[in-house]
Amino acid sequence: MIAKIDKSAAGLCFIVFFILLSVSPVSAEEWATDTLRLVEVNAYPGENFIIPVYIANSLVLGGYTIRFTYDTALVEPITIAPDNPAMAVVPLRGSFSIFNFELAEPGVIAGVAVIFSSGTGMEIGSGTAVELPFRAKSYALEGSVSPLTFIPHPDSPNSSNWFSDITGLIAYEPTRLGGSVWIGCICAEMGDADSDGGVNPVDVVLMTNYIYKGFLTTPIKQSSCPVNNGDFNCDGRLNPVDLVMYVNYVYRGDQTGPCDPCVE
Ligand SMILES: [Ca+2]
Ligand SMILES: [Ca+2]
Repeated sequence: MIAKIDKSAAGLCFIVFFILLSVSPVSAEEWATDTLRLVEVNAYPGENFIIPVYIANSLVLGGYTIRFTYDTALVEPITIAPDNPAMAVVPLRGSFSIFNFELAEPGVIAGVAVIFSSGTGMEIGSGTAVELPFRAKSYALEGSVSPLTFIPHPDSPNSSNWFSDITGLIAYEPTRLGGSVWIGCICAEMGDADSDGGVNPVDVVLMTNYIYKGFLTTPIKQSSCPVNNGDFNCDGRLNPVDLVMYVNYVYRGDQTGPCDPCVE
């Protein structure tokens, strides 16, 4: 029964929001600073993880819709209960009358946030709008990647992945950037702090500046890897210990080499 109520509510949301979005579309160029973004995340087989949805908005939003795909062979959303497809999520940004994310069909997540009589919408700004709970399938092969791709609704392309302002009269298309889920531990060569494909004096300089001056280029941290590229000993910290190991490795022929972050 609960599932039916949720489904009908979601259907109503979709219809209402479609009407709102049909009123006055604005070109994407005009609102180029507005962004809807999924990110790269890393999860081990069988692990629960979060897919954050990031929104940057230049108007106070009265609503938005989201629709994206994932690889069903690799990951799956975690539901409240087997008979309820709605996902247990709350808005991290904004206050809405209706806020619903659900498994629209296998491999497709659909979300809608709308204000009617209650809710104040989403203030101008940027940050994570919602976090979606997922699980990496236990048999997913390490090294595989599930793309996270925004897609239009098949019946109404302008009703998915759109924003509307607080009046509902202005609807516009944000810049959309997809993401991916990396299964397992996937790291570039450790010590390659600038991720250019080699460990050399440039990395030593970058690390020296970062550790002792603090405000220069930050060593690369790949989302598919549990530690920073520059964390030479994989202890989770970037500090002078790493720098000593760098110098010994690059200049003094110490063949101990960097750690393997994928070995626990
Ligand atoms: Ca390098
Ligand atoms: Ca370290």
